[in-house]
Amino acid sequence: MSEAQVKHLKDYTAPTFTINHIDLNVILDGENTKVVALSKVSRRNEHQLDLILDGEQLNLVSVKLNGKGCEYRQTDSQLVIATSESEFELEITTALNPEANTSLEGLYMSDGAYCTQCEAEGFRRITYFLDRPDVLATYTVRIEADKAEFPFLLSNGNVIERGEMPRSGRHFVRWQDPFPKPSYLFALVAGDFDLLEDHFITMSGRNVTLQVFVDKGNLHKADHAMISLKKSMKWDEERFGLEYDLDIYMIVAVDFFNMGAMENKGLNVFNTKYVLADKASATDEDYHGIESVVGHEYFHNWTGNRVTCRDWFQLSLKEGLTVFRDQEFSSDLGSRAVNRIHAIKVMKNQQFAEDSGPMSHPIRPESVIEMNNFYTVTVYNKGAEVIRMMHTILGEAAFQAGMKCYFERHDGQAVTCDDFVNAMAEASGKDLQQFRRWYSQAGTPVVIVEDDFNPESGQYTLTIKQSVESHGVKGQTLHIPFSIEILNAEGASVINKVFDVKKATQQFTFDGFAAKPVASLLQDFSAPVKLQYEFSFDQLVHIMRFASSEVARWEASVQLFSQSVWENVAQLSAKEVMSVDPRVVEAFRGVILDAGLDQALVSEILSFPAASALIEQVSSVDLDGLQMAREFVIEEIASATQDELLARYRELTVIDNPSARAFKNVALSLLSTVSQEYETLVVEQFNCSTNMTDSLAALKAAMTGQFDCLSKLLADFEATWHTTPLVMDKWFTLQALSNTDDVIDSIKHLTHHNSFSFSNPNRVRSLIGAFAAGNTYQFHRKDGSGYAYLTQILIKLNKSNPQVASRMITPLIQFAKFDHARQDLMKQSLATLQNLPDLSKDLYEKVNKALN
Ligand code: B3K
Ligand code: ZN
Repeated sequence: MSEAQVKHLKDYTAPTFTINHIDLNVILDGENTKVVALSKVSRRNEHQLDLILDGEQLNLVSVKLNGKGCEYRQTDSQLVIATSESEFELEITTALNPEANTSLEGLYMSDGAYCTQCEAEGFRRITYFLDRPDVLATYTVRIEADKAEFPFLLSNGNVIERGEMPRSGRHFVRWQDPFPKPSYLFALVAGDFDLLEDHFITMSGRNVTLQVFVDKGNLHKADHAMISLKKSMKWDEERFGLEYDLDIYMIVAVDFFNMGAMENKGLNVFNTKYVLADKASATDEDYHGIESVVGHEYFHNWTGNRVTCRDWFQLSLKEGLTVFRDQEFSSDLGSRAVNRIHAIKVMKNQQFAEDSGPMSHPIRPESVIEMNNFYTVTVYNKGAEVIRMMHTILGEAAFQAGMKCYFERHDGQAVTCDDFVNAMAEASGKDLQQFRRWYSQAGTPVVIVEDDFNPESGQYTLTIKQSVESHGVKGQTLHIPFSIEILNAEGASVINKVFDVKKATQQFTFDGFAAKPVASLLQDFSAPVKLQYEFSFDQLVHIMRFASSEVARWEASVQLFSQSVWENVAQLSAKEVMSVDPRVVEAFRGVILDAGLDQALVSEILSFPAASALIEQVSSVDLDGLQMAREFVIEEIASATQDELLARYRELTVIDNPSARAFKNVALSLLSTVSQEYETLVVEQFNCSTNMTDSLAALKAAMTGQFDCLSKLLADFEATWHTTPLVMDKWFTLQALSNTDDVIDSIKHLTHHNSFSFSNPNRVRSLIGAFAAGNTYQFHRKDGSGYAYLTQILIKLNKSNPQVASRMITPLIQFAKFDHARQDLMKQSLATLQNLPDLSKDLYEKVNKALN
């Protein structure tokens, strides 16, 4: 492995050959699987250059050019064909063993079904090809397999032929996808499933067949995915004017999957986690996740599939835009404020951490070793924030005009982020020159605000300063849409507007105040920046009571809580007693009692920031102090408001809706921190629960309160659910998050549980991923045992599934805020990985960035 493997955006060149059509014949036969690929190749560059095809881990059987043998050579990752022809047919036969493919990239097996994952560069594990997104081909695919074992043979597009080979017990299906597509959107599935079928009439009156394939016995868990799909189709027509384009749309749920889902044209492959749901086994959060991921993959049909990326550096072109679209979908269908809060949390808790760590990169990265490492919160979520800022600057009407222009210009093409911004700028007439810097600059901009009130003139002035830096390099001044609401002393909203901040320092002056007003700044997180302004308690309480934006009220509550925690951390280090300002308690009591507030919003306000979120607010952290102070502040608030919490709990417990459940369960969780006397409430909820949200909340509360009932409840839960993998994942996660000194031993023990398997990413993530990313105190144990355990697991996964390993290493490379002793231990673990003889590209890239 060496730096020679780095690919740079600046080195992009158009392909010298292209493939307009490919005909695949896939003969599925276990370890003797064969793929015959017949491609129509044309030269695009007159110079005599060899045709270089990508291919990895393939067994080449034969190559024919226009039906005859030809001259070729093979390397680890390429097949080079010497030819002077301009137009020719290439027939390549490869042999594969999907049963041995544990990386879950290319063609592999999930619970006895064949399936594929080609994005980003998995197609090259199926056949030699120009495996890059700017080569668009039409596909015909013949799939052949044993009929009894694999009754369903699926690929992209429409079925054009079916046939049987009665003597061998095999059958075949031939598919045709009329839309030219890059190879990363190819998909194939073969297996035996339960099928839920429905249809959707599009806005132009076409009848589209909708199919959801699930493992046998799970048909009753497919309805929510189907409903979500129909809602997505309708919403995209209504909000974006976009209609579906094939006669069939298929979703297949598989349990072995490296990520959430994949938008293959007409044939989405989904992680079971984002399809299967019923009240008994899925939480309200799961239901929401399914709706949002089904929407996301569906929306890709236009933003990603019809218009795709020129090269992988442009990934945010489709991902940032599609996340923005799925966020809008969820917000139009549900609570806009709560959805916005969730998006802000991802940014502040995860993206800010990535952007200040060794993997910091612009939403359009400039250099990459392993593309799969760049499906990040930066490309996706910061990418969506960049689209959202354009939406804020342009407004809905001009933004939609920009989208229309984008599709008119680029339908059927592979394009760049610049092409997208050009369409937005031209359709709206807005100058987005400076705005484009958001695509090329990494790092979270810091915005420092100072204010001044002149009682004589009644003038209130805000001074806004911005700066940005990444990997020690200062960036250029950005165009920041900065939303401000000014509340007067009585709480009335005087100004509520988005201001364009374009200079390093900018001042805004407002007239006519009798007393100093309160400014609610960066409302709704109008730009992905870190805001620095010294809010007083009174100002925060004022915003919590009077801001028009519910998101701003939530933000103020987070700030109020955080300030209280940091003050206590300081108290501890000064060896003074901890205390919570009564105004803080009263502010939260006010929230609990405010019947006018949306219950889902209240539950967000009372779900105080996790330790990992608090760490993001400071440049270095005393973890032990943080743990004590955070627990202290929560217990103080909970104990002072326990009567109100209990009253609301009782009142809400009879209401059957997600918002009421969320409020009720956060109340239960807070009560469990107060005293042992709430154990009966927890047990009662667990025993009477009719849904997974309440059962799981009771279990969590039992764990938070360290109640004696915990082991019995865990055992009861296991007895009920041991044959349902997705529910067992919740059981694993819960135990992985236990803040007890023996948690690592208990995790080790759980890896031998019948329901656990190292080859299934859902299981690994639910236990070990959850521990590393979510159990902040135990993962960062002073003795280094958390780091050592993760490292041991990563060494194992480095071989079997490098993509999953590379995702899970994140908390180990984000070490900068921790004390020297912890940093040293983390670096030692990374050095162990660095020295592995067979380190995958995936881990190599991250480990090296972290250590250099
Ligand atoms: N496009 C896929 C992600 C592919 C990840 C490849 N490692 C899912 C999505 O964003 O919709
Ligand atoms: Zn996506």
